[in-house]
Order: sequence, then C-alpha cells, then structure tokens
Amino acid sequence: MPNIYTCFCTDVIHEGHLRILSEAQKYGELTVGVLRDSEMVRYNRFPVKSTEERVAMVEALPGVSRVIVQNAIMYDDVIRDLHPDYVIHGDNWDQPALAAIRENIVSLLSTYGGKLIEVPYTRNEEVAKINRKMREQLAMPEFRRSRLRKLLGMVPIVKTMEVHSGLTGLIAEKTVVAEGGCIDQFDAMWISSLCDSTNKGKPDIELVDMSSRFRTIDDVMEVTTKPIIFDGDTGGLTEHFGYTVRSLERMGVSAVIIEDKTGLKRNSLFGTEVPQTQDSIENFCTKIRAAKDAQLSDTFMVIARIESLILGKGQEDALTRAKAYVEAGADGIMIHSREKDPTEILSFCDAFRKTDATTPIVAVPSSYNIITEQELIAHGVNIVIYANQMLRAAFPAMEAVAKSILTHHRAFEIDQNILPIKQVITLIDQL
Ligand code: SPV
Ligand code: MG
Repeated sequence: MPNIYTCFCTDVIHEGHLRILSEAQKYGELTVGVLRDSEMVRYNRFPVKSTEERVAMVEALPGVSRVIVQNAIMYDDVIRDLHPDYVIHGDNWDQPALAAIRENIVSLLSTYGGKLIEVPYTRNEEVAKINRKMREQLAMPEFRRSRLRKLLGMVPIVKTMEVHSGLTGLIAEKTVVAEGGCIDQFDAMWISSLCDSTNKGKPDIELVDMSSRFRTIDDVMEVTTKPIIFDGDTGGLTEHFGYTVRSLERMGVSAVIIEDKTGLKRNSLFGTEVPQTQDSIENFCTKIRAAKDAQLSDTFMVIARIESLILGKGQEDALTRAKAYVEAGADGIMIHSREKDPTEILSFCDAFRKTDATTPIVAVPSSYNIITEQELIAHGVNIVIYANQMLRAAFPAMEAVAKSILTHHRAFEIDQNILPIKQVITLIDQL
C-alpha cells in the first residue's frame, strides 16, 4: 500500500484538516507529522497546546495510521526517513515562507518520483473564525505574559525587535523571511525608552511618564500577540516600582528591565561623556526585592540591567553586581556595552556562565552590531534585543521626504521611493 504523509501545525482541527485526511485516504496509508513546538514558533503559530497534546489530538482523528513528531519546518529528515509516495498539503502557498516549504517538498520528492498532492485550502467563515480565535487567545494578557518564559525553554535565543507604535508592532509581528532553507521571524518585542521617547520628540531621561509609556504598550498590544519586554529605565523610586510591576503584569507584559542607575538618567550610549551615577548594590537589590514582592503572577520577569561596563567600572564590578542581583530575586540579567568590539561583553558572559548556568542573559548589540546570534548563543546569551534600528530606519526616510518636497516644490520626485497609497490603505487588516 502506498504511503502518504502530511504535517499539521495547529492547535485546533477544523474542516480543512478533515478534508486533507479524507483526501489522503484515497491514496494510501496516512502518517501525520505534528510540528514540534520550537518550529511552530518559527512558523508564526505559537502553540497553545504542548507537542504531546497535539500528538494525542491527531491520533484520535479518523483515517490516521501513525503520528510522528516533525522536528523541522523543512521536510528533509522526514522525507528521507519515511520516503512517502505522496505528500499532501493545502494549496495555501501564498506567503513566501510557505512557498519555500513547497519548493523544499517538491525538490525532495523529485529525487525518487514521489508526488505532492495539493488540496484546495478551505476558506469559509467557520475556518476564518477558528483562525481568528486562535490568534485572539494568544493576545490575552495571561497567555501573552507567560510566553517569554516558555520561549526561553524552547528556542536557543529569543530574538527581540524594538517597537514604538501599532505599526512597528505589526512589522515585528508579521515579518517572516525564508532564506537558505530556513524560515525566521522575531520572537518578542522591546519597548525601548530611547525610541518611545524619541518618537514623542522627547529626550531619553525618564521624562515620558508611565501613563504615556503604557499607552504605547497598549497600542502595540492591540494589534499583536508576541511577548513584550518593557524598558523600565531605572524603575524610579523603589516605593513606586511595585505599582509599575503590577500594572505591567495586568496588561500582559512579560518582563521589565531596570538599570542600576540613579538620579537623572541619561542614555547608556553616552557612556561617561555625560554625568551618570550607578546605584549602590544595596539600593538596587532593595528595588529588585520590592518588585518581586509586589509581583502577583508566576510568569512575569524582573530583569536587572548592569551598567558597570558602560560606566567604565570593569568586569569584576559587573560580575559582583550580577551575583547580588540574582540573589535578590532578579529573573535575568542584562549586560550592556557601548564598545564596537564585542570582546568585553563576551568575556563577561563567559565568566558569568562559569558560576551561573541558568539565569537568562540579555544582550543589546547596538554598538557591537558585528556579532551574530550564533556567537551570542555560543557565549550563553538567551535574549538578544535589536533596540533601536526600527526607529533609526524611519527617521532618515521621513527626513528625505521632507527635503525632497521642499527642494522640488512638489511630491512627484519622492513618490517612487515611498509606499503606494493603494498599499497604505490595504496594509492593515480589518477585524
Ligand atoms: C533603550 O533602547 O532605550 C535602551 C538601550 O535602554 S540603550 O539605548 O542602548 O541604552
Ligand atoms: Mg532605555
């Protein structure tokens, strides 16, 4: 009997999946692959159910002879091992990522004469409703908040993109690339104090008040599902910070990062060019403890940011602080540097990992942007934040428009460089 294979990457079975199953039966004995959690993430389908629950769900379906776990989005291993006569899949190849998967399947099958069967994708009100509900569930505060901790256990590094508005949130949420046989996208979003302030035309000195910062979070949350890491600056007064933590938790933010500075906060990338004061270990530990005491959920994370390298205090000071902050209850540490060369950051990470194998490390490679994610992973980094590139891209683009219109006394010349109006009005999906 010929064997036929399909892969399901879903938490919910709908009419479309059942149609694939009944079609598959016409060809032979069906094996269904259940895509593993970490790959569901790359595929823009964050799983609500565990791999085991999804396997059990598929095993209970009619016409399924065998269920296996598919370990990678691309089909190389599964086709090599199963050698299916047929692979069956919906014909929804419209996005680039899906088109790359199709190419992968077709090229593997062609090596031995296997065939791809494409079933018309089921597009009806019921299926659309199920897909919408799955997305909405991901956006609920309780679920979204827990997603960062889950990701830390699932992926080698949590790729985090700066966002400062609904629109930039949508870019971080939806951008997917299919490059060299891999599919990739961002895992989380960073609400940077620098970019949130700059976007409001204000300096990054804790001037933008919390209500306004929360408004930015809300704008992003309304249109996205990915977890949010909030830049909490110094956290303000210890007596106030517990209230901030509770508000962030209630909103569904996953983590706050606070930096060990005190007094008028200036952006770290100024380094020692402007006066900046590092907080005492004792005070900062008290602030961390207050936050952890105020926290109500199990999933929210308070991450302590160490400014020793920024302020020229050296690695030993940074390590002493890291140890103290973790002992005070910090759920992670962020180490920052404004050097172009990543050596000091990597040296810190190696030294920290010798004494602490588990506390998540966060890195923000704005200055040492030469470093790759693979190198960060090799030195024990768990979260990488691309902290300001989205805003820096927008500013020169908008300034060029302003200059072109002033220069030419009309908007004709710049038109070819900007998004067509047709695309603007269709850019945002309606509910
Ligand atoms: C931010 O993005 O606001 C940060 C990172 O805090 S940095 O600007 O490098 O200090
Ligand atoms: Mg900041």
